[in-house]
Amino acid sequence: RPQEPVFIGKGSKKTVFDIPNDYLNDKYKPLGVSLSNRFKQDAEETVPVKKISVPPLGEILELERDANFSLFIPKHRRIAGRLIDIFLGMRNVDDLLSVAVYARDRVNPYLFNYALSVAILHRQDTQDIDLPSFIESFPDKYVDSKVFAKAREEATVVPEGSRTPIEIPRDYTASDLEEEHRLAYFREDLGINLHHWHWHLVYPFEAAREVVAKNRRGELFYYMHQQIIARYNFERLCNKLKRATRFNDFNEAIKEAYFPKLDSLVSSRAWPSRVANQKLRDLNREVDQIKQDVEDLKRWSDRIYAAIHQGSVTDERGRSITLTENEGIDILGNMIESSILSPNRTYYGDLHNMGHVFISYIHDPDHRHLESFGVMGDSATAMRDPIFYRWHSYIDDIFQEYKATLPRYTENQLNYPGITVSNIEVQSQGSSKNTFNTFWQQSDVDLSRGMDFQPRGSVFVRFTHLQHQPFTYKITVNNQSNGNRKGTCRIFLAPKTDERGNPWLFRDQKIMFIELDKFTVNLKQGQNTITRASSQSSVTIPFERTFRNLDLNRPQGGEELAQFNFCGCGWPQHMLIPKGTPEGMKSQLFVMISNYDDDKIDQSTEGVCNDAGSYCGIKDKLYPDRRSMGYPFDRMPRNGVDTLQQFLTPNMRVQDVTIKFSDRTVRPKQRN
Ligand code: CUO
Repeated sequence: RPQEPVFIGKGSKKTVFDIPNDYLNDKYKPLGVSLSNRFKQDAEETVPVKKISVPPLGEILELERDANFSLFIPKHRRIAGRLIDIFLGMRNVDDLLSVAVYARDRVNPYLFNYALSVAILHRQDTQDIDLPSFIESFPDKYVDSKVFAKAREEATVVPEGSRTPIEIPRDYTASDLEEEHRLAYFREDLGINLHHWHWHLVYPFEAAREVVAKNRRGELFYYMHQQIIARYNFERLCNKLKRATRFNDFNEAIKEAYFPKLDSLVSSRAWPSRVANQKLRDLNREVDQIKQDVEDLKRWSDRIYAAIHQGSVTDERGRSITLTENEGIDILGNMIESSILSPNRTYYGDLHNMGHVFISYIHDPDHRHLESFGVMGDSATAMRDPIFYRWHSYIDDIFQEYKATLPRYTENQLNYPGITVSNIEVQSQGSSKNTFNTFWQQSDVDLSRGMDFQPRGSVFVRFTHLQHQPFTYKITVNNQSNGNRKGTCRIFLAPKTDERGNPWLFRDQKIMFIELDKFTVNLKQGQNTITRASSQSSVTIPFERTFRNLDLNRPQGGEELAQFNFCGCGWPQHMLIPKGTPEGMKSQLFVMISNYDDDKIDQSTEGVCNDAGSYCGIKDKLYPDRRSMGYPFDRMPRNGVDTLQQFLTPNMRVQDVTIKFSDRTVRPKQRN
């Protein structure tokens, strides 16, 4: 949006940068002073921008301003890495601002936004900078394109203050003829897609080493995506669909189609769709510098499987690295994704990322139609497409293959002597015991920042999402040991039966468990009652944080704004509990108290953004749990354990619960 004045700040507060004339694009230079005066008239604040000698942008400018940008495309990653390095290399905030202002007018806007976000997240001197929510900057990646014409019309005709929210229908990407469409509320949920975008922003796979090499990032890549698949499969069972099938035959026709109905406001083009029964084809796209055969995926995956069964990988110099019980999964995560921490990208390739690329170019593998990539090519949109879950089921299956080679947990590694969980109760507001209640809720989002219309001001869209009644857990724990004890309370949920209604074998059910919460408990001798609210969950962030900054009338403190970039990572609270069914989905709630001595990490986690640690880690800290991620469900069970009941030690307990969905919609309070 090159002609748009640079406004920052929230709501009606208009700030304009006073740009050195040399920074203007050549075509605007003759307008110089008059142009800047025009924008300054409107502004309540002017920020002077210092002139510095800007490092050459070189290759970064090769990505057209109206092109789409994908981190999965090697060339795009490389230039993103360059730009991040330039931003990170600036000596102070004034220089960073200066180079950012200069780059903003020249660099592809998606690339610019991504690189600046990563830099702000990782620079010491920008920790208190507030960035607009990604959905505000690029609403076109999240909502039906029809909305924008309506929003413009509303903004032009109706004065701010009298505008009414534009409703996005719940069903706009397909009809009920397509059974996969039953899951659209999950795949297209704004909060889920924002979480995924933020996760990949926090854990980039290519950038300066100190940015990439976060504690256990390869393992977290495995675990966070494993949980996405478990959650998706849970939702599928709620919707009478079987679990997602792996996409493991690269020559198979993909029967799932997807028509995203998104238009890019940057390129003024529609995101490509995928019709049913397309097959992957060899890629040869000069524009992206990609030449890759489908065969390569197979070759890489064969080598990865061989490494798993051999128990070691071979690095670039031919040395063998053992996949140890503790660190093997982290190495494999980086290798399969792949990140720059992969021990050998030449040999093990770039399996997961290139899978995204092959799928996203399925409609135009040699660029003959001059088309860009589909939604699978962008972490902000990938989770909308049913194929995402089939691809990631395949990726997860490789990790599970590895996990099956690890020693099984012995009873000693699971039990906590003296500690017994004797009762579990869930209480949802206004409901009977051990029932979760779900329903539809409507919420409003302001799209005005990501659009360039006049007159400016808020324009809200109203979207419908799943929600559950807030609830509390009440857990009774007996401590019969000889003193006070400390433990970690781990709470998971899984469907009680498989898609046929048959009871699970433990080996299958273990990967269906979704994490709901994890927290430390102090246990005095004798009986203890633990109460915990659903809003405290260690996997979620509150609605206000997912859509931070959207309700412009709500006062926000500096603390809350401060760490937004990291804090935007977290499963949306409104999607904590799967949808369930009208008749009540039978599920099993699992609670375990593990021995804190084997869990604890010696660090302080005080401060902000420490509340969605399970899927996102904690900013600038170690992952807050020493156990393997997914413990105790991350390995095959010990001998003789076929069912969940047989798996239990006294410090664990299972409670049957029901998830009851009611098809009603809660509307937002009247906006005035
Ligand atoms: Cu998150 Cu495939 O890694 O999208």
